[in-house]
Amino acid sequence: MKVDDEAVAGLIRRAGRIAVLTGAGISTAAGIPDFRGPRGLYVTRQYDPEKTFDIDYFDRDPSYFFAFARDFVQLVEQVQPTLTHRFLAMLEERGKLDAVITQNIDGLHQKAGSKRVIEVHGSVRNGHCRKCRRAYAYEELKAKVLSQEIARCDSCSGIVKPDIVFFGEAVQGMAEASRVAGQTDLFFVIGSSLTVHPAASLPEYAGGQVVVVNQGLVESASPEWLRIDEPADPFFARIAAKLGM
Ligand code: CNA
Repeated sequence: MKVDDEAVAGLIRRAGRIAVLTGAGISTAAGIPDFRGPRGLYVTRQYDPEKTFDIDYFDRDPSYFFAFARDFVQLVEQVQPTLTHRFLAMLEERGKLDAVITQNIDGLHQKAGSKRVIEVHGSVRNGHCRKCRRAYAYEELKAKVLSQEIARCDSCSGIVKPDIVFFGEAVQGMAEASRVAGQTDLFFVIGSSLTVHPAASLPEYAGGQVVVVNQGLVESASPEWLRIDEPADPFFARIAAKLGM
């Protein structure tokens, strides 16, 4: 179903509880490549996502993942949140947005000021030793990722893996995320192809209207959902203006 800006602004004005599910497409304008967009990792194959985030492959040859992680951590250090990240932080500050549920691992929602962020695929901001489970906070983890070919634990020399959810690992916070989705009367999907399950099924839990803002194809979208097929930033810039933000 197609929709105009005023209709979306009206939905936001009238909504009591809003939540969003974001994907890699919200961060492309910041300079972080997505997976399935035109310049995504599945297209450029700069890093093969199937190898980079496969837990069995990681256990056989962690150096492939750490080459990606070095580049990713350096990139995340440099980039700034997009207009859409900041729009969502402002909606939360105004008491309109319950939570951001994100599939992203880049920490840009927190950098933009969002407080309640449910990271269903984890993040690069924490890590654990695979052997002794010692926890590493971001600064320590970053230093290891940037200076060691394979990040090693100070206690037992085990491999320290950032807490990113790999293919073959359990997603995090799904119970909380589905509860949040169920309590909303307006649910946005922003910058996600909705391909990676179970996160991709979260809009199905939404208590009210679902609005998908994604440039490009979305898997298994319901005909009931409103669909905006354009880049997120110019769209939310217009919506913010309509809302006087
Ligand atoms: P995806 O499958 O790559 O889909 C992204 C979607 O966003 C595509 O349909 C794009 O066409 C679309 N898109 C790209 N730019 C924009 C834009 N400016 N405005 C609107 N839409 C845009 O990524 P998903 O998030 O759906 O897939 C889930 C994976 C990707 C998760 O496991 C993530 O961890 C993983 N990922 C995360 C990051 C990150 O943290 N920034 C980067 C790359 C991949």
